[in-house]
Amino acid sequence: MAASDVHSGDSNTKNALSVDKVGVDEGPIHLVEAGLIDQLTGMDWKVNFDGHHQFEEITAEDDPPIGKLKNPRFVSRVCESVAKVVEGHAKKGELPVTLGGDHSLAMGTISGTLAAYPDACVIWIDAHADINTAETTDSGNIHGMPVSFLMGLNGNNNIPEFSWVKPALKSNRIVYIGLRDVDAGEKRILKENGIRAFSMHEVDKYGIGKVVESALDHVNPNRDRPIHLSFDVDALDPSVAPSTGTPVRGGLTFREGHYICEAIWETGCLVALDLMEVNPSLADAASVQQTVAVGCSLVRAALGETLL
Ligand code: 4U7
Ligand code: MN
Ligand code: MN
Ligand code: MN
Repeated sequence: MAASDVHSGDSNTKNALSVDKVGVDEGPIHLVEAGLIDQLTGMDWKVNFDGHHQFEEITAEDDPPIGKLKNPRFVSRVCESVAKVVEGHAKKGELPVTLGGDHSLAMGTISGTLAAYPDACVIWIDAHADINTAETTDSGNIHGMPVSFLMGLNGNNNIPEFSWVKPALKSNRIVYIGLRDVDAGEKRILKENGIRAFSMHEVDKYGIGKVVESALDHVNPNRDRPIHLSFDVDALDPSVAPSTGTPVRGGLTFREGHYICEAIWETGCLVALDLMEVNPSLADAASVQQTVAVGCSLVRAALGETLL
């Protein structure tokens, strides 16, 4: 396990979520305060915590929507800087762990991973597909769009603010698990691009063991490609992880979520991890504590914690 160091950073995209749901930027602080770093150190990781990234605030007046996109300049700049940090750590052989914050950050983390490992694949665990385009989004919330930017589905140069995002993610290098709230436009995009997704229906039908195996067979048939795991806590059932911005009932159990992390660790291919969408402002203290504890334990499972 000591072969590579873990680099852990947390990032805050304060304005990235819709204004009625601020607070997702507090999630990372809670995970760290709950002792995540000591827990990883206790598992023999050498943790290089480079702190809570603070970004210059761009006020709403200075960041009017571009088309439907909310807070586009702020989100873009945060993601661009996160991309550079992740790339730098990955190129040193460290394993970047990014705690969010909202899931728009994955535009940054995955850009960073693909810059360091061009043949990497992405396993995206979520209730949502996060693949709306600037055209299809209803909410204008960029956390519902990172995959479309990574795949170049917006003709990213058409939105100059996002032209730094390279369309480096191929449709056969991403796979989803846990989906159950996919917008009509997103369903069309998934079909048109032949993107493989295992919804909760497949989890119920085949069981999580088979689903993870099939997902890996699709993006990583020889188990030789680097894996970026992007885990949105809302993939879990709200009874397991209640403090999140867009909870959807009918989600993964505690064990199913952990099994995914354990199985990906077992491949030996994990090179980067995101744990996103813990939002302590959206629930009572007990729910926050529960969600934060689950978040920490998912990270430990993905980094090699075993049950025996
Ligand atoms: B998350 C949504 F409309 N699809 O685009 C949208 F349902 O990172 C939700 O997965 C996006 O939490 C959820 O706003 C983004 C909505
Ligand atoms: Mn998400
Ligand atoms: Mn989600
Ligand atoms: Mn969200």
